Amino acid sequence: MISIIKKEQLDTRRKNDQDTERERRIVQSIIKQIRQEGDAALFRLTKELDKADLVTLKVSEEEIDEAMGKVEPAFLEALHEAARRISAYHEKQKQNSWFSPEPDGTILGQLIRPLERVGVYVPGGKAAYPSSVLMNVLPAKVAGVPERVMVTPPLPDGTVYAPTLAAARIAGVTSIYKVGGAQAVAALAYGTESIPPVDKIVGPGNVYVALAKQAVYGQVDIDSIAGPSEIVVIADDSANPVYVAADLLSQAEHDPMASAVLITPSPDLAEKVAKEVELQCNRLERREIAAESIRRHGAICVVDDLAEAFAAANQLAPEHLELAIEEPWQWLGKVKHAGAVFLGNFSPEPIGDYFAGPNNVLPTNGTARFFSPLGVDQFVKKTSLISYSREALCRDGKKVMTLARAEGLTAHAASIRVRLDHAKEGEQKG
Ligand code: HSO
Ligand code: ZN
Repeated sequence: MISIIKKEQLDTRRKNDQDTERERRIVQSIIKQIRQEGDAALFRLTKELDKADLVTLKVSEEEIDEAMGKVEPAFLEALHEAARRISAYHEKQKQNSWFSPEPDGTILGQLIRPLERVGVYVPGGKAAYPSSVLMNVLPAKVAGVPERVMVTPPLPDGTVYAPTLAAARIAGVTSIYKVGGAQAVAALAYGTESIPPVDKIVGPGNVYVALAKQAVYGQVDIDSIAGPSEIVVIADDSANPVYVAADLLSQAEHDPMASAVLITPSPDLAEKVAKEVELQCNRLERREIAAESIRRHGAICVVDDLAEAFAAANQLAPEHLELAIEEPWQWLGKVKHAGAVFLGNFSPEPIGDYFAGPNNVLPTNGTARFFSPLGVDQFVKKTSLISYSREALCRDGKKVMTLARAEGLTAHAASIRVRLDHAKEGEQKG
């Protein structure tokens, strides 16, 4: 069922967006309702769209306590351990402010400051992955963002899916609101009586959430819009076909639109992996989704050599790139574009999805050419510092005035001039 193709047949085009004109209009109308009516519109839309008749939007501490009691202790323990590893990895991403003193007394520098309040969108019910809650919230926490707000649609009985609340508690969410869809994004962007406006909105969602995030961009910052999961495996004869097939299927099971591609110089491995994919797919709980993904977007591409394999992978710029080859570290220098690289036979992609520490929110659809994984950097911003000395200003002032006059900005020139004049007077007096 997975097709074996030649390099020329590999489709490296970026998938174009579908037509979302209708959804766009709905999102615009929802945003308008939230801006005009605030909470009243949130309650109305939650009743209409999520079938939940709420009296308060905010989730209480007791509700979270109750959720913690409902989930399996082993699940809580695994979440705790994952959170610890993810935090430790992100701690290493932190950058310091810097100050650079010059001999003339000038000090230049850069301050790093966290955002003050971020909003994390979490889809409703089972569509929410607790691992995604950790991956979106923990970098903000490590960055020093003091307020980490979560929004998620309630179930029809007005409660929130327990594993989501448990993950939120472990990730250190500071407040949770029962609201979803475009209305949640609008509330986070503009604020309502109950929900404070945030500076940045992150987290995955359906098409309405994605369009709403795009619509409020500029009012707030947003993360990049995640597409279906992707995996490219580069493998040689040293690879285990059972492992390779399992890893391809691990991403195929996410979505019928997910893509799983093996690139190999070994026709023998290609045949073996094709057979394994078929065999293992039939045993999966989500076999229908995985089979459709493999049929529509899966491929095994046979190339002449590893150099050609890396060239093809760079053209795809995949979200995940596995190197199931004999000397993965020796080839790492050939990787130009990928969200995350997994080296060797014991680094399957799911270890990165859940546990290793790096973020699982990664650029998709070829955007690894210019986007990076979600991390601490996306939750801080920088402020430039300039402290000039009298000596340095006297030295540079004339040149600045020349540049200012060339732009016709004489008030700029004057702000320098007055200081140069004063300095000269001081000299004469002294
Ligand atoms: N592989 C997904 C992330 C994820 N997998 C969450 C399992 N849970 C991102 O491409
Ligand atoms: Zn995954």
